[in-house]
Amino acid sequence: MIVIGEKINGTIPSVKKAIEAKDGEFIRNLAIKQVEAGADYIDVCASTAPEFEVETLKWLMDIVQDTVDKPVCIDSPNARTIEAVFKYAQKPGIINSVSEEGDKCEVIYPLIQGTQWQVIGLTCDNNGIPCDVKTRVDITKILVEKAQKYDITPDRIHIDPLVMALSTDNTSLMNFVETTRTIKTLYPTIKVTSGLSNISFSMPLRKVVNQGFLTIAAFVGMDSAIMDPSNRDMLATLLATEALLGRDKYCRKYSTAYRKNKIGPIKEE
Ligand code: THG
Repeated sequence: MIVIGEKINGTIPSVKKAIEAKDGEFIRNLAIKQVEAGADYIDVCASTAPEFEVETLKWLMDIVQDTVDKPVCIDSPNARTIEAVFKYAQKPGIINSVSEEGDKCEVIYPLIQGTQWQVIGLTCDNNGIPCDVKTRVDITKILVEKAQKYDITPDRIHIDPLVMALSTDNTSLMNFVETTRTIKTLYPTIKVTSGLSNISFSMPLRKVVNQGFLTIAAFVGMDSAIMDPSNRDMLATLLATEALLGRDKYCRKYSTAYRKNKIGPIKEE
């Protein structure tokens, strides 16, 4: 599983406070903790008022890039914000995200043409998030076909089927499963991604539901997850799932994580 660490996000109250206080040390620690736990990319999302978004994202990107070696995943609902901060990235990472809303593809795709950058494509359009599999697949096809015009191949695209809350739509997970299988049949090299927490919205014991989702999503071929690898329970579920799926020879990664005190009950030094 490709792990996109989600903790540097201005929607989290402690991060919002750190952004307002310009507390670089707090952000630096989040970057280090996530990379130590196995993050492959560090998502950076400012979530400030639009007039400060570019400045804040640049600040976050600079801190992450000065602290860890992993590339950033630039997270903004505004394609023009992404366009403005793109030049501050020190190595190719992931753009989060394009969709069929407005002219997002037309702004983002030229930026990453001829580069190693990857992009997350959300399956939504000007009508919002579809409830059915077919519209999600149709939007995926448009995102892929538009990308082709800029020589962006499917292996550089992570499709995010935008899972709904299970509490309002009990077919949410099964829709995700069917969407994933269908688009992987159409485009064998495409990647599928998801945040793990939307599914459990308004349910008690959300983490239990999120962990179950991670396991099933991994089983059906999800390639990347936007998650908190420094959460011991979530990391334990991820590593146990990878071992169960035969992707961890002799369960070495799982055992090492336990031995290094990254999962399971905390062992005092
Ligand atoms: N898809 C894509 N991008 C996304 C999302 C997605 N970006 C934003 C979001 N969803 C993923 N990021 C977060 C970040 C923080 C939390 C949830 C999703 C969050 N954090 C709490 C905290 O850290 O305090 C609680 C964490 C916890 O319960 O462990 O809720 O879906 N493409």
